[in-house]
Amino acid sequence: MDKTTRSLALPAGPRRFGFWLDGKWEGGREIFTRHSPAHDVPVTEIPRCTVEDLNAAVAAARRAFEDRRWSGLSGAERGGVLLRAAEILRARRDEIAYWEVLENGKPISQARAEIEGCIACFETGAGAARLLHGDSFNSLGDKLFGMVLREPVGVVGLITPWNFPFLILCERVPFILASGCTMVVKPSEVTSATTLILAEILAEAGLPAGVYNVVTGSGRVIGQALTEHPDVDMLSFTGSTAVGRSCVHAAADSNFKKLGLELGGKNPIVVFKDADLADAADAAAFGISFNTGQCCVSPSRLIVAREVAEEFETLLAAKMAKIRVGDPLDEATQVGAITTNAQNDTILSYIAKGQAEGARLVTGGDVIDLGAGQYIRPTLFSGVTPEMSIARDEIFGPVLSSFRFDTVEEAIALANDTVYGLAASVWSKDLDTALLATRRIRAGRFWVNTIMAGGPEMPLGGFKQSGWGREAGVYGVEEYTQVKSVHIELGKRNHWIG
Ligand code: TXE
Repeated sequence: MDKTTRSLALPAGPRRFGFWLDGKWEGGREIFTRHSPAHDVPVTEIPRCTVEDLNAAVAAARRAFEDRRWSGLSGAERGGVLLRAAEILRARRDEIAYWEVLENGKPISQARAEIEGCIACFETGAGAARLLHGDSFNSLGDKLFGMVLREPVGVVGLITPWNFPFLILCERVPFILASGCTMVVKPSEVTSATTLILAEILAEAGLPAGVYNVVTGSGRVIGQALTEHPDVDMLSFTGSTAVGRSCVHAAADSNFKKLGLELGGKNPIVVFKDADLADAADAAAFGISFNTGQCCVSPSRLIVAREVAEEFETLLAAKMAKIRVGDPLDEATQVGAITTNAQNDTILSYIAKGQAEGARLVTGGDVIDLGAGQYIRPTLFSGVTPEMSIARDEIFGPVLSSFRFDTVEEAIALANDTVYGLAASVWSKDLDTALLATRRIRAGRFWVNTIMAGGPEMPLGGFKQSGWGREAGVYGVEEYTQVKSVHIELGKRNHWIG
């Protein structure tokens, strides 16, 4: 590990936030303090909102929706606000990245790159706001004309997780706004700061009051109340499969709100014998270590052709051993701290289970003591079999399980042997093999000879138990609309009653 000097200082004290209701900061609530998971010092103070605060936020979003202060604007006007927000984000990039690091533990260089991605989301959303359109049916005969209108679904509840607090937010907010909806956001209780900073940015960009509201607090209380709220028309939830399931129950038991769910993954990376092994090894090492593997699209199952498996694992282990794990405020760090104590315990318990179940630890598996914070070295297990828990469960950490295959059919079957279907990556220089695997492996995001590439033009979402619906791009905007079929009769009616 590199021992380079930290280039950014810790804050002198914790930054105090209010919550954002109807275009204004609100305070005066009980506060909870977030400690940096990398440094164990207090960094932010966040209000613990009440269910009454949530109800007030939903009411504000409802008023803002019903009086059409946002949905009644043209796409060009909505797009203009989103473009101004992109500009302000660009100006405040380093500040947002800094608070993201302090609450999440991810490396500063990565956080800055994520904010660049967020700017791109706002720019894409701005274009999509102008291009959103319905359809027409000029095929119903001379007496009838059909139009399909796209209308915003209404008030959206947005619940986001702690692994990419700002990126996941920005993969949704501009597209929700492009559709004309209004919203209430509930960020993860451990990473609320940047969601609150966005409120200020959107207001400065000209977003009318009440369109974007943020309530902070626990998932169990505020999150649950949002999922159950009878006046929320749609809920977008990103988080665990268990809470995703409870959102489905809550929607059914309240008002059948529309749901978008992005849940867990146990994503395969399939390496065929004709792959560029050095490239694939670099991609696998990056994929499982990026964001400390706390990433829903991380490739956590390596499925590698038996003929090249030894060679590949050797290349991969060498790459993983070279990854710079360390203080996320250090510019040179590639992998930072684990975000929560609970997640740290979960990851370590799976590393112990992998060893107990008979998998071979090739590299990593240990913690790194930097005096403060929680760090786990990128870990590779070989000889993993499908019934082991490290083969089946989403670990959400830098732990990669390696399987071997003999035939293409076996590789596809192994890749699909999971309840999840979020993402997949396949490596082969043979077009037939690569395309066959792409067609047969069930996953919402797919990479061929690359990994975790893309941009906000492309839809995000999962197959199977990884969720419902798609976010980002034009698909993402459409997700927040509903279609209305309009039938227009032309000329004189043929009377039913003579
Ligand atoms: O997630 P939770 P946790 C997976 C990953 C991780 C596991 C647990 O495997 O180990 O989930 O993480 C809010 N009603 N992912 O416990 O609890 C909560 O406040 C409504 C994958 O942190 O699902 C937060 O805002 N909301 C995932 C959000 O849900 C509730 C990213 C996510 O927290 C709630 C995160 C409730 N009853 C975890 N309880 C991905 N797909 O990227 C909690 N929340």
